Amino acid sequence: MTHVLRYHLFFCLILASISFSQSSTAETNEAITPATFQTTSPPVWQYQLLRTIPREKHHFTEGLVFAGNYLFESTGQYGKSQLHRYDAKKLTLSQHINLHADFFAEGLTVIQNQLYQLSWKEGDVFVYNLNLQRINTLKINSEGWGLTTDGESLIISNGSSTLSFRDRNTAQESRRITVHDSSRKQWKDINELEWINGVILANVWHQDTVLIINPDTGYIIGQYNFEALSQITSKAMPSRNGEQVLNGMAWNSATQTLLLTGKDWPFWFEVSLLPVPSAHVTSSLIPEGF
Ligand SMILES: [Ca+2]
Repeated sequence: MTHVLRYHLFFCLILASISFSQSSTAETNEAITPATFQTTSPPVWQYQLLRTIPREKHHFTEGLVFAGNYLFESTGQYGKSQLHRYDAKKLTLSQHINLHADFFAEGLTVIQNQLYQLSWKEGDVFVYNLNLQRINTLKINSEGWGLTTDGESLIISNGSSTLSFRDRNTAQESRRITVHDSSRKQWKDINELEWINGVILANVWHQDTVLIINPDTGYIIGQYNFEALSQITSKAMPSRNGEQVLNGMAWNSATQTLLLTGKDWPFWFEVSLLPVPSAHVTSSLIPEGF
């Protein structure tokens, strides 16, 4: 299957899923409460591992995003936090800057050639040009974990089940959604984020799970299970500890593939995301020809 066809298939099926979730979860949007009955786990979507690429240097990855010919990475920990720029094709490091030791860097995104880098508990959002020169600092009154964008707003996770949409110039919140499944269970520990073709991918902290979220309602359409990537990593890291988890997702629109890594992981993983209709996506919701 060509990349183009695969992309169209993926996109159309996601739209079908969103259409279904919007019509079927109207009642859950009004009053989302913690689950009081058995949880229905979101359907698992499939992926294909295309490449495993050794990393030039291992980092405590917190945020990852492609922009133009570059891949950018935000790395965390106090006294070690940095912002890195790589060649997007070769994945070779070309530039980096160090943050002040008082800041623990977190999620990263780009809007109109400006990079936005979160800090964890400090409440500062640093804004840079693509040459890593800082041009502004915004303030949020919240912890910052994961960060992505729909092309307009900053979309921020803070370790809870809430995603906050904020103005990219002022960081003022415009709306929020609560990440929830079909049993009304709220999913917390939402961390690294990535916007792909109208949906939000969200890594659950300390898990190999990446949720597919409707950005209008917070409804979990499905999930990817990247346990196999974690197992490959563990074999190469015999002393891997419990904090060296999957973290860092960047969508490469040129190749229509997702690049993944983790905290101190020695590999990049390039995968294609395959649309697998789940039981709740009926055939009538799948467009003609697909
Ligand atoms: Ca990302």
